[in-house]
Amino acid sequence: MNAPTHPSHLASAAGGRSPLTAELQALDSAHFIHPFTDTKDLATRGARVITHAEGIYVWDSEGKKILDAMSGLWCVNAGYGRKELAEAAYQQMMKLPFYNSFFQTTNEPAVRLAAKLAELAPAVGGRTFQHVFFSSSGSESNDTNVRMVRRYWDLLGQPQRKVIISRTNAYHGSTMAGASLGGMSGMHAQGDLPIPNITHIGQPYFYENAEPGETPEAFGLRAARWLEEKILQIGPDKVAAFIAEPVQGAGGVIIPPATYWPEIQRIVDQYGILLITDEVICAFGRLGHWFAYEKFGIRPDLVTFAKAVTSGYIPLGGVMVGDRVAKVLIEQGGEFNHGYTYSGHPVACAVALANIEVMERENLPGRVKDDIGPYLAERFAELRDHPLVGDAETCGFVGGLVLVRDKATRTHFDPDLAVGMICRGHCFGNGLIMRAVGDRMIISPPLVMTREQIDEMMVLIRQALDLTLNDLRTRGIC
Ligand code: PXG
Repeated sequence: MNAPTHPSHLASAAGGRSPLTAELQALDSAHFIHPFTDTKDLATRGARVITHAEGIYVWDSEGKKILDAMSGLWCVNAGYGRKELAEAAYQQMMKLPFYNSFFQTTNEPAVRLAAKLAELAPAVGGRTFQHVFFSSSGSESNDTNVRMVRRYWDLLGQPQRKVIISRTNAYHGSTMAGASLGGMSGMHAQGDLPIPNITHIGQPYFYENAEPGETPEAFGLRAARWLEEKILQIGPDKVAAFIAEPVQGAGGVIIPPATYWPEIQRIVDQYGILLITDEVICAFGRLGHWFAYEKFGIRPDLVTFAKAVTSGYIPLGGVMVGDRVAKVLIEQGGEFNHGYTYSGHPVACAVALANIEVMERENLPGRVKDDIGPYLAERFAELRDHPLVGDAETCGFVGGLVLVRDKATRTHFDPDLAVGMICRGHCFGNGLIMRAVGDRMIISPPLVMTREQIDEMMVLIRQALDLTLNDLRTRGIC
């Protein structure tokens, strides 16, 4: 590694930034390739350095306080600054910082967490989740799903069932399998993806994809039936599973119409294929339940989780393995040749247990369901009166709004104008972190937010929208 450039030298070239900011930005651009980032472009502007956080706020190295309406990256559900989680990590590191769970060994936090998750995952239609496979991320967990699903069908003597159906604009991670399951065309374009035997159907995005005059209910059924059409096209005996996020997150908070999930359940049942709900974002209170499948009344066979299982304090992910798969895998399976060094990591599992304890004590899923979730829905819907907002809706504690040129005709802006990025810039400038996905602006705030803090966030969102409108008018765009 090169020696750090002298801070005082950087301060002179830093354009008013503090010496610490300038030093870190210079080292950052010299050595750190960021995920999903144009590294050359970032070097010209310098990364924002986040230094500390408390509750729902983060601070940058210039001392700016920012309301984090994205919970880090959809994960800090219990909020920042939780001493119990730090304490759990410290105690576990002193006792047993690491041991693997290969070679017929186990450790107490992993065992207790697996049991706790089995207790939290509700039975639907008589099916329960008694087993957990641990990983360290959502991407790894979805790789596990691909391996497990194929193993399941092999064990049942149907090795030809290989195809996993997913959806366009889905996000399932960034490993080879995760990115293949995901439906992001930009990701597929790099690295010869998807890998074989993964295919996609359309997403249930009513605002964008409904026919003129079509009701949400009719659209929900039509979008679900794209799955049936795909199964019939491939041949039902070749289809292994369908994977989907209950509410699409990184795709822009796409909330399906109420008719969508029940129809999907009918279809997977009819053709006997496995259902995987990827709840990396939607679980752990985000939609008002420990697991989102409960909200939609569906019966997945496998459930992917990560992120908020530890509120993002330490990496941990996994797959909840339902009875149908567990029975075959365990009773008929012998050795499953799959696992990670950090499967069941004792420190990560201890932090998860402490996090779940906080969430239970403060009833965070219940707060979302009965208190702050409905309040956010009410306040967020008010944004529909803004001239730029085509639609605005929430589900639990995620929300999305779409910026449009003409509300009446649902006309979008030219994507080259990057209107979402303009709005995101105004959010940052104003002390608010909100994500832009194309021209959809999305939020996923910590579940500890108070009603007053929701009001504070709504003022910041409206200001950012006004500033964006002002910019567009000044440039003669609308
Ligand atoms: N599934 C879902 C539904 C996710 O949202 C993953 C899998 C992958 O998890 P890991 O832990 O491997 O990152 C995710 C992750 C964004 C964004 O821009 C969203 C995610 C990751 C990075 C960026 O909104 N979600």
